[in-house]
Formats: sequence, structure tokens, C-alpha cells
Amino acid sequence: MEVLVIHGPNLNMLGKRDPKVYGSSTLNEVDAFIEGYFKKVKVDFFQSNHEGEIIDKIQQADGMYSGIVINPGAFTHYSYAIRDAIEAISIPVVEVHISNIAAREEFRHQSVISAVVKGTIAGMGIYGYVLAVQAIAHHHKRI
Ligand code: CA2
Repeated sequence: MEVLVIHGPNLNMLGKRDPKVYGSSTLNEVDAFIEGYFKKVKVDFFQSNHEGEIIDKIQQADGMYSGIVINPGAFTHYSYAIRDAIEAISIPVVEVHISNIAAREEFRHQSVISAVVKGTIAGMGIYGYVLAVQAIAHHHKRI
């Protein structure tokens, strides 16, 4: 089983600012944290600040991975292009937010992505990524 984790815009800044909202781990530490949970699942990681690169990656992942875990960053709230890319693929996609977007500013309450993913995990910090990978393994009856 192989799962692709996609980190959207500004998540390369993790650990460098806003530790109260997003924790103090850097993106590399987050990736190592996720990887450390799984022996039987190969996890690949991709980060981009660019919408088109994220869309390219989603399209390329279809059929190549057992599923995608995506934190679309602020694209969550307005990117119909990422939503369309997810809707067009066949593998399961799980949306993750480190923070509880429902408890933050009004503009973060809406996700245009949520309707086209298998499920969404928000507010569980970086552990949410682990839950999302587990959800994909469970979807394939691996756990
Ligand atoms: O809670 C999340 O994971 C978000 O997807 C993170 C996005 C935000 O726009 C969403 O509303 C919720 C922002 C990621 C920016 O991450 C930073 C981390 C450290 C310093 C600066 C930005």
C-alpha cells in the first residue's frame, strides 16, 4: 500500500511561525512523525505553494497510489480547480486540517473540498494525518 500526502500552500512554514495554531514541528518533522506510524504503508510526501502543481500531482497519483491525504491549506476555502481534480480521480482522498477550521475565522468554516473527499479530519493537530492514512488503509481493508 502506498499513500501520497499532499501539503498545500504555506505548510512549508510549519514550525517557523504560529506554533499556537499549528504546533512547533517543522514540515520535515511532521512527515517523519507520519512515516513513523506505519510499517506496512509506504508514505510519499509532496508540498507545493502552487495550485497547478497540486492539481498535476493529484492527476498523476490516480491509479499509482492507494489513496491521497491532502491538507489543501487556504485553497480549501476557494479552489474549485483542486475540488474538480479530486472529483475526477478514482482513488480515495482524505482531507486534513491541523487546526479546527470550524472554530476559527468565518472564511475558514467553508471547505469547497469536503463534498468530494471520503472524509475530513480537522483539529487533531498533526495526528490527523496519521488518522487519515489509517482511514485509507481501512478503506482497502488492510486494517
Ligand atoms: O488547519 C490547517 O491545517 C489549515 O489547512 C492550514 C492553512 C489554513 O489556511 C487553513 O485555513 C487551515 C494554512 C497553513 C499555513 O501554515 C503555516 C504554518 C506556520 C506558519 C505559517 C503558516
